[in-house]
Amino acid sequence: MNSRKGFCIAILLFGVVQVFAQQPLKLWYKQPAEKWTDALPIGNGRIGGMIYGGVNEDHIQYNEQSLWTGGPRDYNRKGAVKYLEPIRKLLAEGKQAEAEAMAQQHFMGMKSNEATYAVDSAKWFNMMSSYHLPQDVLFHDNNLRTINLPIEQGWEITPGFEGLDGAVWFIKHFNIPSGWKGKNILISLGRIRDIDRTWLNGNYIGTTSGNAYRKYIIPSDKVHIGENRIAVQVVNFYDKGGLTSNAKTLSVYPEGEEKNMVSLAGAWRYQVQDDNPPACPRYNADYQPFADLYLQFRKQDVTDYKRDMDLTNATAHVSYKADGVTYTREYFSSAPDQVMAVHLTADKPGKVTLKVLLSTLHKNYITRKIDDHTLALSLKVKDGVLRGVSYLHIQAAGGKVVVDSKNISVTGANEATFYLTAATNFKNYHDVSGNPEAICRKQITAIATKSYASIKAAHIRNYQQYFNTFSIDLGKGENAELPTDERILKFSQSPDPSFISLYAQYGRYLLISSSRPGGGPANLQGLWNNLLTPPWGSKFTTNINLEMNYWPAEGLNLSACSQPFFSIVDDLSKTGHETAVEHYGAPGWVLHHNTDLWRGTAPVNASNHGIWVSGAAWLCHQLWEHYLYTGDQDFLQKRAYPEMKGAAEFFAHFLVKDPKTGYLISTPSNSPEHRGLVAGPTMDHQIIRDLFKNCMEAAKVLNIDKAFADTLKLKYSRIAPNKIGRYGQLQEWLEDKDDTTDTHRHVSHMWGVYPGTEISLKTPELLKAAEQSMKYRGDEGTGWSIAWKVNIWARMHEGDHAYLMLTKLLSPADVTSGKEKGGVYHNLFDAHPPFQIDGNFGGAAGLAEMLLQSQGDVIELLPALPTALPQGSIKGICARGGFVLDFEWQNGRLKSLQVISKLGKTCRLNYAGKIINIETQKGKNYRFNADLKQL
Ligand code: FUC
Repeated sequence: MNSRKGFCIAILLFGVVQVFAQQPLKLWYKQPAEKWTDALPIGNGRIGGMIYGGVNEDHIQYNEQSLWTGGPRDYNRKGAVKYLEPIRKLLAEGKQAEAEAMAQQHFMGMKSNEATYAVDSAKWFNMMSSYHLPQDVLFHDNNLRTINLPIEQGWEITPGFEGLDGAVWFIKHFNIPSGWKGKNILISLGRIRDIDRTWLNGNYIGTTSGNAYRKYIIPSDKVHIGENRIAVQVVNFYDKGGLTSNAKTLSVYPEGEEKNMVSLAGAWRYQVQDDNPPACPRYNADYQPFADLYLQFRKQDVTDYKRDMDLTNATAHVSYKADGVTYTREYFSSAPDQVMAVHLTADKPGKVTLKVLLSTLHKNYITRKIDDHTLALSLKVKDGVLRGVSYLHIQAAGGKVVVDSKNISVTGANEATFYLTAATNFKNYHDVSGNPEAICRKQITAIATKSYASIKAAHIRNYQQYFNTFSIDLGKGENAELPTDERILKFSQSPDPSFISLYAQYGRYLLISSSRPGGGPANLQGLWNNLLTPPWGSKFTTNINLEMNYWPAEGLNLSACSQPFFSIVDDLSKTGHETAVEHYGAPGWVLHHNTDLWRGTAPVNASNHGIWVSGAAWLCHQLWEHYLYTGDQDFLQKRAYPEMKGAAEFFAHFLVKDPKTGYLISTPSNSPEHRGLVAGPTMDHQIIRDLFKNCMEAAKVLNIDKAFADTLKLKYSRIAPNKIGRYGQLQEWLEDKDDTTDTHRHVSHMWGVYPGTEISLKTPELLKAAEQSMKYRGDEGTGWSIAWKVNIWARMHEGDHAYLMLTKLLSPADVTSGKEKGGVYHNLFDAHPPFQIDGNFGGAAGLAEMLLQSQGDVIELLPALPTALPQGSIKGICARGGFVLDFEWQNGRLKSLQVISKLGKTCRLNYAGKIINIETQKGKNYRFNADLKQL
């Protein structure tokens, strides 16, 4: 979209572009990034960069949203439906283990290349096994490279081993003391991923596969007193590879005399034998890193180093002084021009000299010269059909530019600007006929005639149409001016309210940067991923995570950023129909707990948590929410309602009568990732009721489908209700079997409190039970779990408890004892750990939930204001019904309020128990004093 058009659309979307006085909204540091989670993210919804800002070498690791492994394929298991009733029956008989076993064998979706893998891998493995050399004592290993073993996180963290699967030899010489003469020796190698074949002094001593600890006993006559040589061939099929236990487990000792162990940890020699095994069958595809841009400078001693990210205009900076020259770098990722820009200046002429290279972790890549100003990188992902192309184009003022097939060198320029594009052949989940080369060429040609100033101005204009719709000021503490990493450390020691507002605005920044109209939705890491095998595939997990990513969108005035979420729902409603048919013999559509670029909707991973049926219904909750906030009737009629109806049709068919209670229940399913496959988890029933209710209301609004709505009404009243259990808790399951000491991270049965609405102050008994459950579950958790708890406590009007959770979300993730915990990394990315972006979004939404709620029939002002935030002002927060509110509070009390009515509906306001109604007119503003008296 060109910038002018974007600007006009923004005016249509938001009524008027409001520019609020901005307080400094910066993340900043006095040093370059060391780790990826220190680096600063930029993104235009499609191209994302992580900026390290090193002095001698800058590194920008970048992503393109559509680069994933895999390809279009059928994710459904034909004939799975035959097992639905037998699984249900086993569950009804209380045979959970049998039900899970049957489901695992017959009901899970299809993995990639499941049909061919057994034969291909057996062939490949035979070839590996027949290879004889490194185990031979005559093999010369002293020229081989060395690696330190073991590597608990897997060999992938070693440079050169990223994403490596296949066969690798590890060899080590070690000494056995003379005192061990005549003794059998035990060699302990710990856990090895996935198979080892081990030799000692040229003699084969054994092989083990799977998760077992490797301990081999060697008869004394096979051991040399003095030098011995161990050779281990490790075969790894997927993900983590190598010797993955801790250093203590890698040792040798006389049998029964562990205390006399000689450590084998440390340097080993290695040789990669074959890094091309057949692709391992996978349920889902992985989001991939794209490539890396390195800027290499002459070594200099520098002072006054600073690195920052300015949220007000989505530009990052590095600056420093060296030899009397001030150097600056500016970075952004532009949506209107679809390029990432890096602009280098010096305050004296001719001082910009550097060499720039492109490289990537993908093994299969080349770089080449396109023209005198452009270098290109092309890559292909290992296990999949996608190709990527990137162009790097330079424009320099003064000096000399040389482009060869690997680098761009700039010598003695006054300034230099690099523009980077990236594209793949992905068009949509069933079409990979795109031409990335042509896309890159077109984009670079388009910017080649523009000035840096105009490209930057267009970027800022485009970004601010989203960002400037909202502002928040919570006051300032004494740490406000500190670098961000220091602020994180001090946050628990003294109040730093502007850090909370920065965090909320950062959530908005991240959403704008990773989810733009026309693009794909934010995944588990938003847009940013540097690993070939990222945690959980950096995909879309739908039993909390994808939904949480979009929690702040409506309330924090970024409704347009939900468009990519709506497009994935469009896709999933189609693929999910196939799953409904193949697995359930049902109409409509269904989504289980994960999906990816190819929009698989079948159950994945293990039957104890992968068979969870409520994904589609939860997504539909957010379609309805969009309608409630925007009143967009066209969206409701053409897009949301047909999808909501499809999801409801599925459940109208799927719900069955529980033989014990007579209620309609959801079976088989699970309470996300908690205690296995069951009949009738509470969360499902809450979500299904919500779906049915919203469908009925939508049908009424649209004046259609009366008969269908009547069917839903009937079923609605028969669904198993929320129940209070023997500890006064809200039951997580149909049976009263909650464990009060269980602190599991998922708080799924709280769905009815947030994001659902059926448990509220209007249902005091259930609310009390929910509160009891929350207390049992405790205040700890992974990043997203803590963020969810912020929202839940806010909905319960427990502002101080919600605030406590927010402070946990803002606690340091990676400074204590080297072990990461839920909190924030230096770049304020949320730590699950590891990094997962949902907590950032859930946290931002949680703050909004403390200040304004509109889920009932009234807009509540400051419903859960914590004592720690006695004063503040907020502008541009949105309420259901099409209202935008600005208000201020002081000493914990409302001070003033303005409401803008976008739809002209009746506005019902509640502040501290006082309720007023106003009939509004579309486009008009209404002002109130502290007592809700209209001014
Ligand atoms: C769900 C959670 C995990 C993690 C994963 C991506 O499965 O239970 O904690 O967030 O998604």
